[in-house]
Amino acid sequence: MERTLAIIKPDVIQKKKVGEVISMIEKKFDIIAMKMVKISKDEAIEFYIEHKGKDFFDKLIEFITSGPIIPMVIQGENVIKEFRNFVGDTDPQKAKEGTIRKIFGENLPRNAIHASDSKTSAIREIRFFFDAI
Ligand code: FUP
Repeated sequence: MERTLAIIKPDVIQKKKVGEVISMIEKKFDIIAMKMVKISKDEAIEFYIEHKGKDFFDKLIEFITSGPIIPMVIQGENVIKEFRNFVGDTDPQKAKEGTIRKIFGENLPRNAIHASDSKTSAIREIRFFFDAI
């Protein structure tokens, strides 16, 4: 069994599409933890530290702190890879039909959802948002 971290981003919440996104997720995956939080600029910088210095970093931090977000833990066999495929390409305009980023994303960084990209990231990212899991 594997676990991954998903985050429904502020754009989805602003558009009142949270229910639709969660409904799509739970049809295929098991959600085992979830909450709504607003993170500070410093927390956002820590979460996205690997991107610090890149040209899109400041816009990414501004976006992810622009409103509440919904982190959730999803569990299943091979879930890190399967969930990445399910959310689609980072750029919503390149994402395949039927993926969350294609349906609900607009552009970069407003791409609807986050999904951990490896076991190491998943462990770090789950710990970032959830204490006792
Ligand atoms: P992903 O793993 O698909 O979330 O993509 P990355 O880790 O490469 O990027 C993290 C976030 O940075 C993306 F969700 C959106 C933002 N980003 C941009 O705004 N511009 C880019 O060119 C790349 C990423």
